Amino acid sequence: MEKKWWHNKVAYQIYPKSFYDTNGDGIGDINGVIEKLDYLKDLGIDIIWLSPIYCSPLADQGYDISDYYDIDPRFGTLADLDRLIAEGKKRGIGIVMDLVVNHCSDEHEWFKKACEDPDGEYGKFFYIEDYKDGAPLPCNWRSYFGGSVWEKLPGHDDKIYLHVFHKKQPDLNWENPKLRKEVYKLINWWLDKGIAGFRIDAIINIKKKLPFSDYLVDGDDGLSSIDNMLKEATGVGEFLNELAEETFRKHDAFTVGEVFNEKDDELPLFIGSNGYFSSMFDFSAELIRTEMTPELYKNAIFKAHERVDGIGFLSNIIENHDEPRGVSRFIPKEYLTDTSKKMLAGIYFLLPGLPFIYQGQEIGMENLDEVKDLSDLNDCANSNIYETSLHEGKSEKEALAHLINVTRDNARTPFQWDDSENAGFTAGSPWLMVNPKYKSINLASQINDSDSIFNFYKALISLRKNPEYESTFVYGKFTPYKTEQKNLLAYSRVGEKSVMVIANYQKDAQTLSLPSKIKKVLLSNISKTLDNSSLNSTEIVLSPYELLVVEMV
Ligand code: TEU
Ligand code: CA
Repeated sequence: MEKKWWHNKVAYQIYPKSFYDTNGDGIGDINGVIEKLDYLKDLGIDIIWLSPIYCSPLADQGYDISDYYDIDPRFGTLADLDRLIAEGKKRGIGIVMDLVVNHCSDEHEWFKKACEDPDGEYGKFFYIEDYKDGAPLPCNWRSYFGGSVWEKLPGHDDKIYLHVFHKKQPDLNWENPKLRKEVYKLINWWLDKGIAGFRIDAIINIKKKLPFSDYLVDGDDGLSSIDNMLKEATGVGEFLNELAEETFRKHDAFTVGEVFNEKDDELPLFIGSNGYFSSMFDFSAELIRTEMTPELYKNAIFKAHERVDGIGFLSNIIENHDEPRGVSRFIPKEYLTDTSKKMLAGIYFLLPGLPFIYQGQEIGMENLDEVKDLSDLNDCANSNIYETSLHEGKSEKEALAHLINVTRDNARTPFQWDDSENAGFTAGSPWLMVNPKYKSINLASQINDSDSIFNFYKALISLRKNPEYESTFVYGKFTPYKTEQKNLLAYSRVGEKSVMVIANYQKDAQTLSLPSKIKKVLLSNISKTLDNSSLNSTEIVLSPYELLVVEMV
């Protein structure tokens, strides 16, 4: 495999609005990221992905961009961002921006011009259709946030526009070469500024199956999931190849795609050498919507990595800004402890590919347990989730309880820096409630505690980067071990060294027989040291939720 500069990197996702507020307005800002650069450097981070900070009405928290060339004043200025890029460079940290080009904001000048003259140049930047009241819509697709994808074009009773996400996020028409050129222009403008690359939002959505048509109704609302259409849409690769050619490849940028619904035979095109992207996220575990079990988790992540074996690098996560907290999702509540949190960290962190840490994950931040009222939350996706529950017959209390488990706000509550008011996130009043658990879960209490989750993440990163083991963790062959043994997650990474990652994903101890003897323990979440007799045996007893990283003889 051809070596790339980003292969051995560890990335960290910042959700700027909730990271650190320096001016007391309750909203995290770019200066807050700059202030915390040394913290991230100390943790061992090489790449920071910033969720969107461009000008935006924040209908979908910045994923609705009204000016691609400027920073929203709530986050700071372009000068602040230049400073962040420069300060990052000094510390060997690259800045990756979020690229949201499936749609823009309805407050972007392109859309405003399209509303002024739907038949003009900018009307063709969007999907605008004629419409007569009472007539059927062009298609029955359901937007990701609920309801039809069609909305009346402001100022035009006889026209509608397409939005697969929020109605304030009109879809850009990638079939139009002029639009594509504008997109490439803005990407190159940012790459020329010296950013390391992009995380690419909702990129599969840029290709629609045209002409518009109905798909199988799969809900009481008489609509059809976008996924049904995406399965039939072909040709996204032509757009993506042109995109890569006109922008990323020229800059040797690091790019990670938010890719869903890709087909097996497309994988080499997506992330193979000279693929459209450097990497793409592995969402296989996040996509499981039934109750999580260790077996489901194991199958999902192991299959995902076997699927790309020899092709390319996945980017591994346990959570992001669109998901509840990983520890709350993947570990049963009654067994959620520092030990089980560290186990989960070790499992995903040493897989092939790039580990991504989402802000707060490194201190074990958890979901909210309860809120008094829907209005304590903020995400634009909430009301649809809540209403759907009511519609299914749940009581208001049950609907709220369900929402608390799944809402994206779980990941968006402010970072818990310390146990002072508002968790040290802001001197003002935070834009979204602080998770009351900040009194016990916060960075200040962990930073000097060698047993803390924070220091475990630090140890994982230094193990990955230890020159003796780095090539093994980056390029070593991945092989699942004893997948049939229940609640055991084990795999080997074999390169210059032979390493095994072993996790006992259950509340009871279990015994495991190893393929050879252990040479030494590299990392353990229960401070395990092996005496001589254990080192001479190929059988080990694992404690509840134990994680063991060992070098094999
Ligand atoms: O998410 C795209 C996406 O595929 C959605 O289905 C996502 O799973 C969402 O959480 C559904 O509720 C990206 C961003 O990560 C997300 O924050 C944005 O809301 C979305 O695009 C629109 O830009
Ligand atoms: Ca602020």
